[in-house]
Amino acid sequence: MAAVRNGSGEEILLQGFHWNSSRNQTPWYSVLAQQAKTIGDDGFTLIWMPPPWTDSSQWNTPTAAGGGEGYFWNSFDKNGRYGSDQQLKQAVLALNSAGVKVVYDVVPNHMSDKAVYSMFPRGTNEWRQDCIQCDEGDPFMDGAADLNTANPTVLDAFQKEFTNLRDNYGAQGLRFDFVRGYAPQTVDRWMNVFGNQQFCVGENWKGPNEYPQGDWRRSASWQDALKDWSDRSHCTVFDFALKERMQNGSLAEWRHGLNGNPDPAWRAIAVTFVDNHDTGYSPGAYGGQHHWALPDPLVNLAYAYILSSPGTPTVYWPHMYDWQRDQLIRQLIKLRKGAGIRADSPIRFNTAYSGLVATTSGVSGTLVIALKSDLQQLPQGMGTPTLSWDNGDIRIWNTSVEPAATKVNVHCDNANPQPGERVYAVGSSLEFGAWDPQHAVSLTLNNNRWSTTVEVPGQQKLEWKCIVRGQAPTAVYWQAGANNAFTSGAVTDTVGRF
Ligand code: 7SA
Ligand code: CA
Repeated sequence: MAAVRNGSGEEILLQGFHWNSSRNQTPWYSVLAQQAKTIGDDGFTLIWMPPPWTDSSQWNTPTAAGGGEGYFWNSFDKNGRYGSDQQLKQAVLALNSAGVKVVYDVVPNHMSDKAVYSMFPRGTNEWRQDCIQCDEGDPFMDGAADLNTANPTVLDAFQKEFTNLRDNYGAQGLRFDFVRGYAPQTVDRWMNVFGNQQFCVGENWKGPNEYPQGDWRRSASWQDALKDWSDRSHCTVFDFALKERMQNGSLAEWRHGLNGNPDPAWRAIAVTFVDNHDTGYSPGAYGGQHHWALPDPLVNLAYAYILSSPGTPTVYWPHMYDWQRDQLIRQLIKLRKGAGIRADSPIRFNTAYSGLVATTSGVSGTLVIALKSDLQQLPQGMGTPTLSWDNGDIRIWNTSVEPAATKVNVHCDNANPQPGERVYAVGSSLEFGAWDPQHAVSLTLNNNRWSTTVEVPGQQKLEWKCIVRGQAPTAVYWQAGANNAFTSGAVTDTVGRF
């Protein structure tokens, strides 16, 4: 088995429902069957289906109401609010023949405790409240509906149902709901039987401040907690680290998502998303749940980023098929596939520019992304963007495949910057600011030498110069004489001298 169960590593996921899909006029499974060919043509390889188990729950608060969405299910019966068992099978057939694999949302943490003649009798250690340690994780709400997934009867009941979903309902992956509620090792056990070539993703939506005192994750990053869960389950995780940066950080800070981690083993486990049925809006009653919705002006930028960067990207149904972002998203998917971007593809960020500027290296091409950036002066040969959207707020260049990136140490000797001035390197490639002094790479003084390290594609003939400049755009003092030149990958250091 690969380190993580991320399918082919080049999957593109569609969330195949929203919060009000179970209340849709036409049964949702028929909508999916009718839409299947479009979904395949649009380039999706996986569709995340809603929980397939019947749910007759009903709840309301002063501002919202719901129930029946599958997250408070009665039994494994497939005749629910999304349509009948038969309609589900027809939808799966249509999706598979359109080249789209099916991933089911499954909810082993809890089930309706109101279900008459429930599958699990009370008082037999099959429910959380049957005993003190009868749960491997957090409770959902007050825990009255939590199951004890460590109990062999419960463990086996889910194992059989997952096998049933694989053998009779076309499941080629599972989305594990509320994984904070049970052990990651249990997920790994279920997946070992379900199939190690299958896709699995865990919804581990739990911020550092939700861990108890003394738990290391309380003072760790969202990324660390997500990676820890993935290491124990060998499943991918929704990239809530990126979601948190998109919600609370600047564009430049989107590089701190799990999918932008310098380690490919961390990028490979990320399932990126912009919004889902909990966080985002949904067509219909109350506008859905919108617990943590991305502000509208950022949505196109977010899709441009996740579809041209590492991780496994997820598109939220309404964005594609209700709210007309499909034109942009379709083009982004085409660019991603054309460049052969994989979940673990390398990405390098250029923080000398405003907004977000990044280069993602695919197996058959390279995507350069500029989001709300002041990148104007381009390197030689990097012409007009392949895709430009929202008046240039989104620009993507599609260039040829690159040799693996290497690092080079850059030094500028005999520099004596005046107070308020700093030393930079400016040169021919994007990483060196494309000869634009205002976007040169800045050096730092350590043990009496001005240096920095730059990541550049290998086997490139690069030219550059040392400059000293202050904040004012004009005051630039250039190193005299010929350009410094080196072939990347052939040397570890390159030195310029004033
Ligand atoms: O606030 C948003 C964020 O703001 C940011 O600024 C914060 C973030 O940390 C912060 O930085 O995120 C916080 O809030 C999230 C949303 O609540 C939390 C997150 O951990 C927290 O950090 O996310 C949690 O809640 C999500 C809905 C879960 C996450 O896994 C979980 O971590 N999502 C999944 C889980 C479920 C449940 O299966 C689904 O919930 C989601 O769709 C799925 O994606 O008789 C039993 C019983 C009693 O136990 C109850 O006391 C009683 O009230 C029954 C009754 N329960 C009902 C619920 O009250 C009612 O709300 C239940 C039967 O029905 C409803 O529950 C719905 C739930 O509302 C809905 O979201 C549930 C079952 O139908 O289905 C959905
Ligand atoms: Ca639990």
